[in-house]
Amino acid sequence: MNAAPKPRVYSAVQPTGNLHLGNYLGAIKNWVDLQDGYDCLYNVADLHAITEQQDPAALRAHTRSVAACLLGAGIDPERSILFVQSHVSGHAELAWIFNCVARLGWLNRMTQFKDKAGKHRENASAGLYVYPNLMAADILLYKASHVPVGEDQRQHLELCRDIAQSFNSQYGTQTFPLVEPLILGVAARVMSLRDGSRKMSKSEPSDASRINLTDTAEQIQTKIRKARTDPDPLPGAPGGLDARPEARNLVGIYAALGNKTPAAVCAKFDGAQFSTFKEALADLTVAALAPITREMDRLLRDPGHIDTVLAAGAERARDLAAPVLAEVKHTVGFLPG
Ligand code: AQP
Repeated sequence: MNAAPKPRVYSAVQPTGNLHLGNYLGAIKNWVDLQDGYDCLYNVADLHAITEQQDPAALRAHTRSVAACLLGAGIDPERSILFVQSHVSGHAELAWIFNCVARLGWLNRMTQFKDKAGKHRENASAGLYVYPNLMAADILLYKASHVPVGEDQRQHLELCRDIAQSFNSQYGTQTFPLVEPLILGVAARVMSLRDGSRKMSKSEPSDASRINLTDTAEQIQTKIRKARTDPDPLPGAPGGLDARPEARNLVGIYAALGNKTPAAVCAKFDGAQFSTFKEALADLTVAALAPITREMDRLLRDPGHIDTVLAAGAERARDLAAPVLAEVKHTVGFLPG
């Protein structure tokens, strides 16, 4: 008897810089675990990256290094499909169709566009504005049923559901599933080491604000030692972290890396000074990231191998995408090519 097909997961990371601890704890660590129960597609989202200007040489280098990082963290290219977004033209084709389904009013509500475009809205690329339509196309091109997203991507996933529903009802079909979010892990959102109200981010100018997965043990120790905190000792329970965003962030990182709850971390360090806690946190971080960094360095010494893995992943992705794209094109009334 054939086993039931596993639910399909899709997720992506942009090659806009070096991956950091937020990407790891908020996304990649979970992606590795999901490989056991799901049929997974993971993508280096270079089409998304160019919604903001990228240096071409840096984009190429980051695309390979993000792929190496995913492999180093434990994405298994045999079990999962790992590929580069621009290698599968169906993403851009379906995104165009969705540009014609999504309503301006829906896009106008997207807070990430407002955050990223800031005061220079008139100068933002049209690509940045329709970014959520491309994200919907990424997911629905494979009829994925689940998307592991950080809290910050929840609104885009809602839009994906709106697009799927609108397409289905406009054409009277059941072409697309309604995608469910998978929000996993205790540190769903890792904040900047310099400002507990901002998320840790690749594009934040201060390198001290984040721990890159390429950082050495010494760099990690220095960044954690210098991380902003407050003068009070650690509380015995997470309630004592209220209104202490930087302290809460560090406890959350320790909890996520150590597979503990914040309550267990507070109980362990009850009354400790931050100097003691930061030392323990730095040791834990170095121990967790060193194997990934080592493997990533090894892989990057052979870029040809990375390219071969990505080419094989793209071929498998194209095979899955082709019938969905053909079905969509037929549904909207395009002649077969
Ligand atoms: N600080 C974070 N905490 C938890 N999860 C995070 N993610 C990103 N930052 C954090 C999650 O990582 C996945 C891939 O993110 P992305 O690279 O596609 O885009 P992003 O969210 O825009 O990440 P950055 O680092 O902030 O990049 P830039 O600076 O280029 O915008 C996503 O699942 C995301 O939620």
